[in-house]
Amino acid sequence: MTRIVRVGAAQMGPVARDETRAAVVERLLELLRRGAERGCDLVVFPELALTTFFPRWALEDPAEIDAYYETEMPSATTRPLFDEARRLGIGFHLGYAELTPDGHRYNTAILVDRDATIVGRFRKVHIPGHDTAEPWRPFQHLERRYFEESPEGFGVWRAFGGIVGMAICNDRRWPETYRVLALQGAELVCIGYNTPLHYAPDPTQDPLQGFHNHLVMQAGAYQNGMWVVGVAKGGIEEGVPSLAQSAVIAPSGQIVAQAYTTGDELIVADCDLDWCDHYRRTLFDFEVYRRPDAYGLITERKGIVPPPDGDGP
Ligand code: CDV
Repeated sequence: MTRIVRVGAAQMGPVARDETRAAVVERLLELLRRGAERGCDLVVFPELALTTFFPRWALEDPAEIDAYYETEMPSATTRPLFDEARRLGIGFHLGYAELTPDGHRYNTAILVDRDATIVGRFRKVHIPGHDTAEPWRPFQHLERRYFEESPEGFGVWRAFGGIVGMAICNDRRWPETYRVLALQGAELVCIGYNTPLHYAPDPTQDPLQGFHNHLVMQAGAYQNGMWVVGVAKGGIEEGVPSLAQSAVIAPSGQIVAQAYTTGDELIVADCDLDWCDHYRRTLFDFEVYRRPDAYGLITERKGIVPPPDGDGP
């Protein structure tokens, strides 16, 4: 029996600061229904899908800040998404800002099964940007003010006939993300992102945003023999142009579907989970070829420690 998961990558265009949650949920419902029409098993929405990317502002009003977070999932506003998904028999992945009952703030994504039960929850591990306002930037990236680093690391869940992992935006740039997921058997990884095209600390990277986005996800997919679904909230959001180019990537590293707009767009791909074995049983047979004994520094050391200066070559 083949294990094909038909995945819809539901790219979103910008969400305006004054766009209501209800209006955003309507957009998500439209994408979900398009996914159902095309026979999808799973529709993947982006990072922080329910609001504008608020870390671009140094907000001071606590009430305004809190309004960007979800304190329950589903809530009265997001419940229609769960109800419609259950009615359509389609699963989804959704990113949002989470405020826990004990006051922790995470950049979170959930995996929801076809019966609308939440089967997995992931909190972003790598939190980029800065934690105090930096006025020299044309816009802020204050994720480190608004979110804590997840203490939970990377998990996987049995769902959709396979093993599914999640990561969020900046996590996709780190090879450790994919390897830790692959070592738990992940066959399909859902990744939502908000990536401004302008990277203020080093604008030489600006023209390479699209290249780097695909580079890291294609490498992660190939080197770990897994499917990767990368989904953007792209377009010009509150004056900030953001990368689109959502893509579904096969375990071969090939892009098998890619968004061609910068707005709300659904791309669909049949992900054969058994294709992972082409790589996991050959070139990347971890059990045979990996050398964890040679990789100790990966977990022992955080930053770079060059060798001491010496006279030798
Ligand atoms: N939302 C993100 O995590 N964005 C980051 C920053 C650095 C642009 C990213 O890695 O795409």
